[in-house]
Amino acid sequence: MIRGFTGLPDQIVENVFLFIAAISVSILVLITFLMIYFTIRYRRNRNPEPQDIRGNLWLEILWTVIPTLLVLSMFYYGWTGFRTLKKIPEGAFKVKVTARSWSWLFEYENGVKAEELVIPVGKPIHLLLSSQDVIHSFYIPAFRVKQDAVPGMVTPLWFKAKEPGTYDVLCAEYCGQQHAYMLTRVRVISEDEFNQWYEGKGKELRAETSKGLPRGPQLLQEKGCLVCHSLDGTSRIGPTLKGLFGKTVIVLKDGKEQNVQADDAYLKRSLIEPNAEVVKGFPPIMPSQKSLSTDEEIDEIIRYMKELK
Ligand code: HEC
Ligand SMILES: [Cu+2]
Repeated sequence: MIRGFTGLPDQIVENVFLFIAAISVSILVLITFLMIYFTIRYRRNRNPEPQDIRGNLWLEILWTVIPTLLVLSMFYYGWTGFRTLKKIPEGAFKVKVTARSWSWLFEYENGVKAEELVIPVGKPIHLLLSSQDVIHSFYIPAFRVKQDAVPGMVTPLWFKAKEPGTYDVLCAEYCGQQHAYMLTRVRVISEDEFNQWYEGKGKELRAETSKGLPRGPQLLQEKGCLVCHSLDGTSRIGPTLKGLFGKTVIVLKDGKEQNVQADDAYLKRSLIEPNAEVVKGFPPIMPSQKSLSTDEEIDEIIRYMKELK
C-alpha cells in the first residue's frame, strides 16, 4: 500500500502532492482516451440509427462509488498529513520569527537576533510566526513549508532539515512594494557548529549589553530600518538618514507643506508618529516605533542618527 504519509513535513507534503497528482493524471488520461474512443467507435456512418439508451444501474453505482472513494482517499491523506504538520514534536527547538515590511527577524531564546535562520541539522525546529504590519507568508520551498504570518497572532510551524546546507526563505504573500526583497536564507549546520554559533552569539550579546557598546548600527539592522533607509545618501523607499540631523526638511503636515528643522524632537517624532509629518515626495508607510522599540532603543537610534553626517 501507499506508505510515507507520516514523517517529516517535507515528505508528507511531497507524498500527498504526488498521490493527488497521480490520481488526477490517471483520470485525465482515462477520460481523454474514452472521449476519443467513443467519438470514433460511435461515429455517425457506423451507427446511422440513433438509439434511445436509458440508465444502467451498475454503471451509475460504479461511477459514483469509485470517484467518491478516490476523493475521500485524497481527503484522508491530506488530513492525516495536515495533522502531522500541525503537531509540533516535543523538544523542538524554538525560534521566534517576525515578519515586517520588508524583512524577516529571527529571535532565539537566549536573546540572539539574526536576519538569517541558523539551525542545527536533524533537529525539529518550531517556528513561532507573527507579523508587525501586514500579512506576510513564511515560505521555505526546500522543506515544503509555507505559513501565513498574521499581525496580532502567533502561528506555529515546524520542519526538520535532513542535510546541512543553505536554503532560500521567501515571502509568499504580496505585501507591498518591496515584497520581493523579503528573501533570506536558512543556514543548516551540524549540531556542534550550531552550539558554537549559538553560544558565541549569546556571549557577544551579553558582552555588548554589559559594556553598553554603541548599538546604533545593529539596531537599524535589527529593526529593519535599512530596508527603507540608506546611510549613504541615496533614497530608497524612504529618504536617506545620512546628514539628516540639522537639515531643513519639507514635510506635509495636515496636508500642508512646511519646513521643519530636523532636531532631536523632530527625529523622535519621526520615529513615534511617522505619519504626523510625512517627508515630501515619500509615501506614508513608515511603521511607528512606539510599540516596536523601547525608549532606550529609540534614544540610542536617535543618538546614532545624529552621528550620520
Ligand atoms: C517600510 C519602510 C520603512 C521602514 C522599515 C522604516 N522607515 Fe523610516 N521612513 C520611511 C518613509 C517612507 C519615510 C518618509 C515618509 C515619512 O516621513 O513618513 C520615513 C521617514 C523617516 C524619518 C524622517 C526622515 C527625514 O528625512 O525627515 C526618519 C528619521 C526615519 N524614517 C527613521 C527610521 C528608522 C530609525 C527606522 C527603523 C526603526 C525606520 N525609519 C524604518 C519608511 C520606512
Ligand atoms: Cu512579505
